Amino acid sequence: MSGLAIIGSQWGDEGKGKIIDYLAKSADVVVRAQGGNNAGHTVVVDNEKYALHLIPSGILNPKAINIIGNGVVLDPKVFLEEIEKFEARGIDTSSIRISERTHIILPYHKTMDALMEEKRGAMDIGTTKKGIGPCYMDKAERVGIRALEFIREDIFADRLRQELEKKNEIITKIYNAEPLGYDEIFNEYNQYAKKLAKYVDNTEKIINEALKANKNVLFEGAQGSMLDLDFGTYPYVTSSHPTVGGFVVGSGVGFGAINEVIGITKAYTTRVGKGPFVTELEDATGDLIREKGHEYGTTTGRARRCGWLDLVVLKYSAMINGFTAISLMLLDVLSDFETLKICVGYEIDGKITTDFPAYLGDLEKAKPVYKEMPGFKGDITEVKTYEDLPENAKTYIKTIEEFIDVPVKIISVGPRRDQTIMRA
Ligand code: 2SA
Ligand code: MG
Repeated sequence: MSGLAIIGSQWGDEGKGKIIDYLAKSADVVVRAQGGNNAGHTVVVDNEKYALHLIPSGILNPKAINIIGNGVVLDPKVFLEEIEKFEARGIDTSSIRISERTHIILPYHKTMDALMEEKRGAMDIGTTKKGIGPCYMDKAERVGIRALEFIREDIFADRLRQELEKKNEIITKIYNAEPLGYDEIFNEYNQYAKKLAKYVDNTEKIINEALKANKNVLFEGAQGSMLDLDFGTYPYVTSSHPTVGGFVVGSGVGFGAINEVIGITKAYTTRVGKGPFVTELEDATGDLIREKGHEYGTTTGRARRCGWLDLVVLKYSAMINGFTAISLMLLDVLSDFETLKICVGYEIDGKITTDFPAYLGDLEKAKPVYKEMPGFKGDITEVKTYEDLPENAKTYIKTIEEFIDVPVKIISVGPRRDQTIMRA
């Protein structure tokens, strides 16, 4: 068995895309197992940019099978648009398989996402409004429409009618909004269903056969561990499991299928959307990190909240995921700071802890305890080995490793593939 998982250790946008693209080139199977089109990264190949939201990163590797697992929620419209873009550029998409059990995002999920956010008022979560949460709600309520039902016209027609009736009652009575029309949705989405059918398959079987044949299986994480429904900063989280367990339940493999778990970690911290963020910097230093790191969302352009690296978060993330290695991203962004701060504890009500609290109220009160260290000077973007990094950068890396007890095996010093330091 040879399974490798790539997991965001913070709040997403850690730079997973760079490592995933690199590994996808040699993978036999690439698996997405959670989230939906709330994920997104851009791949550049031969100066051509490709935006990926739902399609696994192995799509540009002609030898890879690309799995959208049962744990994903799939918007068929977005999926087919993505397919069309690839096909238009001559890229074969026949390697994609969607689990029969994957839940389908329908227009009422998107409507509900927007209405629920509006109703939350000041307590809004800052969702991506892609219908992710409401689709997972239906899954947990056991009223979702899965790929296998979606592609059977008569079943879809019935199930849509039942669900839409209930949803319209909520939309009109609770939210005082306009009901959605059955015919419009059915006619549009049934067309999508016909196009989707050829991709739908028994994906757990495909993955497990590949594992049995000792193929390389890459489990591609989206978002980050702190957005996990159970372990993240609840309720400011997404509705899926971006942690390692998400792959097991979200694709149908045993725990032994994953023998390496790489935590992708930004050398500092960012967050989009609302929720507690202990090391956030709402000052010139935060602005400088944002500018140097180009910390603006790729799809919406929203400015990301920025702050120092939080080792309380990282230690927790390493524990719940069983990270076997860390890939430290965007280290170059931290060059030329006079002083670097790294959070090594939280002070809550006068007490210092290194444990990540479960209670939001504690997190909101927590003051970061910083270890300060002198910064490293100069451009490190062309450094090729760990040994050649400035001493202060090495001290920064060692501080991380000692605190979380996981080796930093990959260090990224720029966006290009050759700007990656691999340690033995
Ligand atoms: P939702 O729409 O219900 O999932 O929103 C709930 C919260 O989750 C946050 N969220 C994200 N935060 C950062 N990055 C996200 N996606 C990355 C991207 C993908 C990645 O670059 O788009 O790094 O893999 C993402 N998706 C959801 C959202 O802001 C809400 O706070
Ligand atoms: Mg991103």
